Amino acid sequence: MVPVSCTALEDLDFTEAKAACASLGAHLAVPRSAEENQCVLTLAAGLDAWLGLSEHGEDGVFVAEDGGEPVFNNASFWASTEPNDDIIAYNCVQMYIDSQGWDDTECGYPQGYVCQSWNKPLCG
Ligand SMILES: [Ca+2]
Ligand SMILES: [Ca+2]
Repeated sequence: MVPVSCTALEDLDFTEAKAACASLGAHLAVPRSAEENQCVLTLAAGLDAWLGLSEHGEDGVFVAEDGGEPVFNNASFWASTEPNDDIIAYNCVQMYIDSQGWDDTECGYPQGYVCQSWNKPLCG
């Protein structure tokens, strides 16, 4: 049974974190409500953590790993002044603990991540 959510303390880049969630039969977390966003903050436990959101060639359109609707740069949970890059360099989204919000950053940066079971609420 896959946990509804889990936080890994190992540092992985976005692609590695995506694969780690897949190996659990899960996907990188995509918070879609204030409750779920708070849940990610809790699970991240004071660490920066990858979310399941990344740009794929279209500026401001963040493809969601939950298979649902993409998330746009006018979504609710971005940290102040984020996202702050176009399509050039910062194309993956982390929960940035310092600002308690979403931040677009370099996909190759190794850090924590939060997984979410398919077709289940993040916290349940
Ligand atoms: Ca970008
Ligand atoms: Ca950023």
